[in-house]
Amino acid sequence: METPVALTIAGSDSSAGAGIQADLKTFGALEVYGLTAVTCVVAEIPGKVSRIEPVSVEMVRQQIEVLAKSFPIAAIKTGLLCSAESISAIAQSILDLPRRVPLVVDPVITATGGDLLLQSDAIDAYKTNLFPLATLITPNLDEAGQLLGENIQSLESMKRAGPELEREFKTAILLKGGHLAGAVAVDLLFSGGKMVEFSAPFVRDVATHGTGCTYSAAITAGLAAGMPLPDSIARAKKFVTACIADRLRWESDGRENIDALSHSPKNG
Ligand code: PXL
Repeated sequence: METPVALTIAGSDSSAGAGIQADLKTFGALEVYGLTAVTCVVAEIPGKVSRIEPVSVEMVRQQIEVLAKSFPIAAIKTGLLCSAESISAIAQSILDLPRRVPLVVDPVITATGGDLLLQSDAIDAYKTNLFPLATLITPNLDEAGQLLGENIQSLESMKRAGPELEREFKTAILLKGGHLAGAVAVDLLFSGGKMVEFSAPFVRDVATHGTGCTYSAAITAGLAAGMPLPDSIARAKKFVTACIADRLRWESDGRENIDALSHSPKNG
């Protein structure tokens, strides 16, 4: 079989655990060839964003355009898109592609450490322009709360919010419950009016920087290879859990220890 091709439209994370770097490593581990359209450059380490600089909208558009002319792109994911203007331009670029392919939208709003990554007027651009093109949207609880304007902090409220999100945005929703306290990390897929649960043991107090990016990239890799959505999610959940279990750590005398996900886990 030819190697499937996937495109990530996302920001660059200098510490390489999240963003396009995480996406590319994930695509590679899952035997998909990854292409990139960079939307912004973030100077950061896990837990601390120090500067975000956007790439011009014209440049983002052109990256997508040249790639689409040459490569057989089989699936696309979006990550950090930075501004309302870039979200709208990216939606237009996706509409202009020669054919429709699965689109996974990870609506990145804040970094795992809590730093705000997206300008606040960008949420409307997501709703109006990008969500209508999505095959799957993958909000965590904070993002789902911001999209719905309500607080989602329990499994019960996830089960209420999921169908609301599916109805409002008319597409499949993977609501990620990883931020809930509990022994298992539960994610719920709402698709076609049904709910499917994905669970994995919750690994406490470890590196989580980049887990969202890695998860949505792994789902996209499955879709690029032609896997059905639920199978892509099940495999992606196992992959992320293995990335966390196999995390890396650099100990340091003078500074804080630094942790990172492994993107080439032993049991991935
Ligand atoms: O994890 C969210 C995220 C996405 N994209 C980029 C990031 C981060 C988090 O820091 O830097 C580029």
